[in-house]
Amino acid sequence: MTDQSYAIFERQQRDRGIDLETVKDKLKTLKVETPSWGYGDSGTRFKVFQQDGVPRDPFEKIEDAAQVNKYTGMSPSVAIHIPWDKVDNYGELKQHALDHGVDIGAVNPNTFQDDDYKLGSITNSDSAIRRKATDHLLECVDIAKTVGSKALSLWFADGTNYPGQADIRRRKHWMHECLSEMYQAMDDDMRMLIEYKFFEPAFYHTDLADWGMAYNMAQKLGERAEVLVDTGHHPQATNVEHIVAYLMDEHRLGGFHFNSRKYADDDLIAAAHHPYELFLIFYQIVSAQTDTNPAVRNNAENISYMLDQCHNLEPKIPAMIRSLINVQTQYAKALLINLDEVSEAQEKHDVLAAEHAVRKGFECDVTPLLEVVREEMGVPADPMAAYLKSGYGDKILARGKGGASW
Ligand code: AFD
Ligand code: MN
Ligand code: MN
Repeated sequence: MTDQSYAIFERQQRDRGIDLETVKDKLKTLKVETPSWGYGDSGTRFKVFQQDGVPRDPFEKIEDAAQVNKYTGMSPSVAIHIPWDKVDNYGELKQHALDHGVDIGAVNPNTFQDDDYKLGSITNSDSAIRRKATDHLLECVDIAKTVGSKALSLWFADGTNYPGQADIRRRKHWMHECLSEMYQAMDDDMRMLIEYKFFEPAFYHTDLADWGMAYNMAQKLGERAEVLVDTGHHPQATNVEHIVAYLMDEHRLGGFHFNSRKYADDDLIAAAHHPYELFLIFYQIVSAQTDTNPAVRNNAENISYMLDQCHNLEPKIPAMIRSLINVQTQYAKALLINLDEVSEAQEKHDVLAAEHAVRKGFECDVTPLLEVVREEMGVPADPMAAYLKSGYGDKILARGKGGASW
């Protein structure tokens, strides 16, 4: 980057009425958590291809996640998944994270891989199985307390494959019962992020299939329960940004799992397939940050951003770096929308001008801006190149194959 290209960019944005200092400040505060499981081996139901150098335990996953933060300055926390990241001493895991410049983020329970959960976990008609699943949720609350995490992130595979297989209404009540118990166990400053997904592994009905069901559950539980939007968990053609706007207006948007999907829950690199969708999600967030209602503004400022990705073919650390750069890029573009221009066009009912005012942000080349922001943050202007040059990727090859997998 030359000083000249930033100078040109700055002039262009000033002419468009954009306050670049505010844009830069906002970009510097964008933090996106990475998932521990995204560093382990993963695959499809057909095959998991093992990669050389994959972390062998939760400590190594944190070391790899720390590399991503080191080069981007954007991912200072790592989500953990229990029991995948089960360790004897969580205090030690926390200290290990801090020693590497990161912290432990959301704690994710796992109620989908035990044989007992074949027909459901917290919605199973067998009360002993519901008890077991609830105890696991409570264990995760305890782990969160031990590591100082403020977020419990919940996703349930619970559902059925055939009509009549189970009583959908009773399952709804059981879920509420179990989650209430968990909610009561949480500290006052903890949030419960409730994730929904329309299908898979259940193919007929899923107990929390969409944002409306997750929202209703959150409403019933209390204000520290919020909805988590995983961008890959909707039927084709769903308007995800509409869901985002709606939830912020209800002050219930807890967080995101960013990833890309083309067909189902593909968990690919964020914004690799639909960058414009991610841009429009950020447009809604940036717009809600200026809402006249302080509660809406507060929600828009306190969203927990996370990646939920599995890198089956590509090397994992650079894939995370790429994802974060993509997220940062779309946020930057959304910050370059002149919201006054959009409002004026809306007032005049000028459909074309309104759409154009939004799209103009997307069409800006934000490369000079991001390079300056990174320099000011004290990270490399080109995080990917710097990581690839660092030799870390070669160094970890000594771990060999057969590392942790989900
Ligand atoms: C599964 C789900 C969901 C969840 C993740 C971690 O599809 O995205 O966030 O597991 O529990 O991939
Ligand atoms: Mn997810
Ligand atoms: Mn998913």
